[in-house]
Amino acid sequence: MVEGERLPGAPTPEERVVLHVDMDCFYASCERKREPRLRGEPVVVGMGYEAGETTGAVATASYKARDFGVESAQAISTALERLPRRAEHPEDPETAHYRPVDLDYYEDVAADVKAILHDLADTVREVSVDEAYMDVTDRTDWSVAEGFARHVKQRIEREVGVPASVGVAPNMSTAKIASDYDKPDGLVVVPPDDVAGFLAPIDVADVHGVGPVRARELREMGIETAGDLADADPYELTAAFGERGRELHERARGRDERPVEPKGDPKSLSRESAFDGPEDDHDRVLEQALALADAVAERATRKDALYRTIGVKVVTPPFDVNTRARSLPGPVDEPDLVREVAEELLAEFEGESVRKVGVRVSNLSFTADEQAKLGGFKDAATDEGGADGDTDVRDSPTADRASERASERDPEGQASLRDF
Ligand code: DCP
Ligand code: MG
Repeated sequence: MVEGERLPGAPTPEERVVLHVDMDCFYASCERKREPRLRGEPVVVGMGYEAGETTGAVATASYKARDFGVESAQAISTALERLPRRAEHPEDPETAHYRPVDLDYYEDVAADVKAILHDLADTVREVSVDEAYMDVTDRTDWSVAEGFARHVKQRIEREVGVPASVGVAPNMSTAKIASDYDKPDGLVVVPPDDVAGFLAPIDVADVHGVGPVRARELREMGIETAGDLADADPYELTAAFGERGRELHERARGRDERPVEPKGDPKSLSRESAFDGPEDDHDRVLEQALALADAVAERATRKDALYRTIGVKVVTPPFDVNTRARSLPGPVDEPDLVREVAEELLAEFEGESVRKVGVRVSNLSFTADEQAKLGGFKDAATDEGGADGDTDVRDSPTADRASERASERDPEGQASLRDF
């Protein structure tokens, strides 16, 4: 973060209050809701499974069933070896109730849960049938965040009758680890000052974005925990894993400035690409930016999107992200204008070494009717310092404040030629 760039009173991104809600053994909990006699009993839900059969795979198992080694993606035949069917051994407690997947029912239950989440937060990102992020910065405060999260859990339990685990943290990736930390029925709050300490002992495989393969590679480098990853040399990680390596480093340090953004129409469209090394030739930077401008404009046209803001992102060594944006008086679909504005905004960076360049159009609207005439553009346009790629001009009040930030460290390393 470049000191002094933030407007007075604007919250730092670390002050956000982000909740991650993940339902406990969700399909099994739904079966228990429908059939209360299953409460407290081991339950296994099978995909491709029919009553009395041995085919299919375990979609989920209740926590009691997990104690016997039954787990997601296991063959039902294996699960049956570990926990026979209750129906066949009615007196044996070391057995489970097996049920086939009923996705329609689970989706109905999930819709009731999501309705509560939307009631409790202005910004909800639904990730899967049983998982969502909420940004409740505007509704609460760190001093009462735990009470708020408890309220979320209690409303779900009381009104829908299924248990959830909730993690609270200043960003999405830490909140996700927190919700998983004390499952089932978990409530883990990680205030801003505790993030580093909370993450340090976490297994590196549990860092957001680390899959089994990468976890193995990291362990071979002697990196076992998120703390090890946070202490690793970012240049070494970049050498080993490209931009992704630096992104993981940031995550392990508890830095993740992705805004909680609802799925659906994007708030912006962008493209960026990294150079092999620091690029000093402005003409090459410009050439790349113009190609990105064309790609972004083409994507907007394809999506019938009009944009009211055109911006660039310039990453200069080591990891300083500079964004500049210009607002137009009305929404347009003008590929040449995207090129023109990108070139003008980039002029400021002539003579600088550039690692990465990106172009973004934002303030999108999706009706073709309201396209403004271009006449007044030059007069009305003002340079504005945008934010990092992911928190540029958006609808939520939090993001609007974030967009006032002019320059900062790259919040997440991205693979070249993907969205920023
Ligand atoms: N699911 C599935 N196949 C998998 C993993 C999950 O069909 N391999 C389904 C069943 C789960 C639901 O998705 O109930 C949600 O996935 P989760 O990973 O959140 O698992 P659970 O909610 O079952 O358990 P947990 O308490 O660990 O969240
Ligand atoms: Mg779950």
